[in-house]
Amino acid sequence: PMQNPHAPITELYVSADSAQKLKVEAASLPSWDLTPRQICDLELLMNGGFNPLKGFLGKDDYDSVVETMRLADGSLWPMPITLDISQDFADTVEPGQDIALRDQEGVILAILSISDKYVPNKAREAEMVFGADDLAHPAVNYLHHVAGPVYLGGAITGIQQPIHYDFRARRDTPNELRAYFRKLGWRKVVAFQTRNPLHRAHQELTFRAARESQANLLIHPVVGMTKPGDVDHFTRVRCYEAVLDKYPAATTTMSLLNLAMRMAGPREAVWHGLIRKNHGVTHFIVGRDHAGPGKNSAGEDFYGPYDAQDLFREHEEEMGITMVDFKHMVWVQERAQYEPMDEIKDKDEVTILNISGTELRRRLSEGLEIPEWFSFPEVVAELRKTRPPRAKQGFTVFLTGLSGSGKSTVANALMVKLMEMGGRPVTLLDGDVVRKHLSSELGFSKEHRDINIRRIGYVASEITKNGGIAICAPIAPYTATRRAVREMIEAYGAFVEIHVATSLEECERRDRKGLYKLAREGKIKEFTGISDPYEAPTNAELVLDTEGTEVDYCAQQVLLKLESMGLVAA
Ligand code: PPS
Repeated sequence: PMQNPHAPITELYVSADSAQKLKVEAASLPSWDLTPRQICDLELLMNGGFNPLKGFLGKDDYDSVVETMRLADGSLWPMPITLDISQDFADTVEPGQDIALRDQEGVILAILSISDKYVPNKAREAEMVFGADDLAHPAVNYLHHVAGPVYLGGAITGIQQPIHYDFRARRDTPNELRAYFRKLGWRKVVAFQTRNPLHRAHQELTFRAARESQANLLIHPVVGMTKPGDVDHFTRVRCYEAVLDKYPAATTTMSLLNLAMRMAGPREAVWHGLIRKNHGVTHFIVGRDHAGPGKNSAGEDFYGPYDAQDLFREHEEEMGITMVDFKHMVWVQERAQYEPMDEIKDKDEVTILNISGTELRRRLSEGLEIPEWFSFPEVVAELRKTRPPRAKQGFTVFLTGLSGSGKSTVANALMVKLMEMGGRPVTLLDGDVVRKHLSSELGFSKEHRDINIRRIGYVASEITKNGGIAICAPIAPYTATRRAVREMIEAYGAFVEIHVATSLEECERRDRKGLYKLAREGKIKEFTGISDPYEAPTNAELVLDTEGTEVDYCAQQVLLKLESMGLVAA
């Protein structure tokens, strides 16, 4: 049934007067602090972006969506929109109750009337929705490691929109977009979904899509949550604004969508289509590997390159939005223009050029040339600002090893050498220094050591983010904790793990602080190597053997490693 794309869509908000009253009443309800992803979902539930959903899925709808891509009443809906909560909170609420849903500052956004409380079969959800119960899939990882164990379902009463302070003029609800299209007389609109900066090839394909469908063009980038590791949305929106100037203003517009993507390929494409339809759009571009999550743990693609187009096509009529399939655009050097790969008849006679996302990242991180045929100078300039070459980025050197292994000595020598070179500020987070200034209340139990290392990781990640060099030198005896720190840092820059592999015998023979003697006598408990574990790294960037090697030489080896990684200029 083709609904009128210009008529307003049902929102879940109450009137402004009632909202004020409800907010006061809701203050005394049990309340749940929404996660960033839940806030994204709630916004699209309330503003009609997820129409026909009226709230978070109850058990019947959830099972039905997981198994059949449909709500229990049969309407097409491919993505489980669920409110996952902790076991502790689950123990305090029951179906029949109302709860307040708050943002991260505590502002009440909505009331949930709980109809269902259930424990999902996450392995099944992963298998059916994402195609495999494989942690290499970001949404499966989220499902198992971030999402709570219990889901609440029920209708939402919307009190207010989540607050955004950034790019407010560029955000539109479905009804705002519908009204805009109506006002401008745009009867046909083709939407382009994206989570990446736009380059010339994208511009060309969107032009073509608009021409082919004789429609106006909506650039509709996702600014909620995208794939971990993507270019941040602040940078992207500045890039989009630069590119938008190169489109005819009379036929093209841009609006930001606060969607939390799941990278679910085919199901995600159908979901994206339904969301766009709710925004008053009539045509939707689906590309090669639409919303693809990358490789699985066996190194293969999760979905076939055209699975998303196939699934969309199957449901196109029922959805009431037309698919415009993506042309893979490539640069034909001889003709100095972009052409769809599948329409080039003389492939053997011309030079076909293309720069992949991986290649683009490599060029940015090494400060190499990015040709004009590939992107716009304004876009490249923005990207260079956020992704300066590695030799100008912050990074963390993390030395791990037994007490007395020589971590601090090497760390000090390295710090001085880096300061001699200049260019970036250097901070040394030595084990003893940290225990004095950051962790003075902590002891040496596993729990306390983990807290200590995570604090070091947090400080180092902030230093790295701000373009400095952090040198850490704790024992850090646990592999899992070191990995967690690596993840924190790698969001902002390189993490260089160095195992100072001096043997226990040698450390004990040196016994520079006299601690090993005390540990042997049982006067110090839980002493690493004697009465407490040390899990040696197996994937360190560098292993240092300090026995019979001068400190100066060890520090040199680290510098050479940094140089080979491009972190210091050769
Ligand atoms: S950890 O495990 O990473 O949190 O340890 P760290 O913060 O690096 O602290 C290690 C320094 O504390 C002294 N010390 C001990 N080390 C290990 N085990 C026990 N039980 C212990 N008690 C005190 C020791 O001097 C360590 O300093 P370094 O520089 O490593 O020799």
